[in-house]
Amino acid sequence: RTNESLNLVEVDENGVATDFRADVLQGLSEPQKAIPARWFYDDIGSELFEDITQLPEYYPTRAETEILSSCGAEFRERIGEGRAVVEFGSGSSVKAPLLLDAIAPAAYVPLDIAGDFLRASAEALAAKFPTLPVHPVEADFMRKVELPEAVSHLPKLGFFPGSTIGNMVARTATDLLRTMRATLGEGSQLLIGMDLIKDPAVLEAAYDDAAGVTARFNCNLAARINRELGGTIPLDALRHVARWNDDYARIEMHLEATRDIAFQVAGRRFTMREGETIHTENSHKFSRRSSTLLLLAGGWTPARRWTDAEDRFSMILADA
Ligand code: AVI
Repeated sequence: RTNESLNLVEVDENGVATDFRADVLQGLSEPQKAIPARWFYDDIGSELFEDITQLPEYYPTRAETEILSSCGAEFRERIGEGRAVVEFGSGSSVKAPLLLDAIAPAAYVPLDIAGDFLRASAEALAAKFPTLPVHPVEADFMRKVELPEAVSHLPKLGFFPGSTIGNMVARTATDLLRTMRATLGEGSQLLIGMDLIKDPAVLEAAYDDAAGVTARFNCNLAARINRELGGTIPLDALRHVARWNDDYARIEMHLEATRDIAFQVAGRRFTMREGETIHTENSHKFSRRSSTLLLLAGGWTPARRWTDAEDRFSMILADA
């Protein structure tokens, strides 16, 4: 899946996303070089991410699926009847069927920025649930979204699985939670996946797997810069680093220069000293308290939480 649809992202005369160029040029000019993680997801990056979710070390997808498959009866009990489920960043809607099976909602509204992909997966889902009204909406969920008229009278359940919230710094995460509340309205509920703090060795392995898939995912960002922005980054001089930052309770991914290098991107020259890094991703992990605090700051009151049998991952139900 692509997280950035060229339908919504501004492109220049060469079809290059101008946001991508601006983010890369600015990010490479900072003292700590950094590029927003959303640029990982071109076609190659999206496929590599799918591969990551299957890795033995990458537990979040399996742990969350376990919760969704085993807690259906409790979801039904806790989630008000007759709601419209609004999924933020639905992608291929792989987890939604588990929730839809459990709570039999009145409608399903998948929101995603990648329009073609969204419509294809909405069709597949409608075929699987023939009596469920499905109303796909092509939109950037970081902004308030006008939901279809057909669901305006229904109470809403926001669904935001995957711990994607963990890829945002606190300020962005809080803004998003508030925006979701504005999109969903009074009386809504939110079911959100949040990954838990655990042994740093387990976390670092999940983001630096033995087969090197996450390394390829990270390095693809530099390759993408070379492909799309006329970059000359020597890819053999960058190595994947995933490290636990205990102060911020997050896994950070970086691309580290293994020697002094100089390169060009979009006609501008950059240098990196040996050991210098480009910070490419944060993946925040939560405790019970920190997840509560973040949700409260975002305007949501946690009502119930579920974890997998090994306490690796949580799903939290919160009230607006
Ligand atoms: C999409 N997101 C929740 C993933 C994560 O775990 O932070 C992205 C990822 N990066 C490396 N592996 C997976």
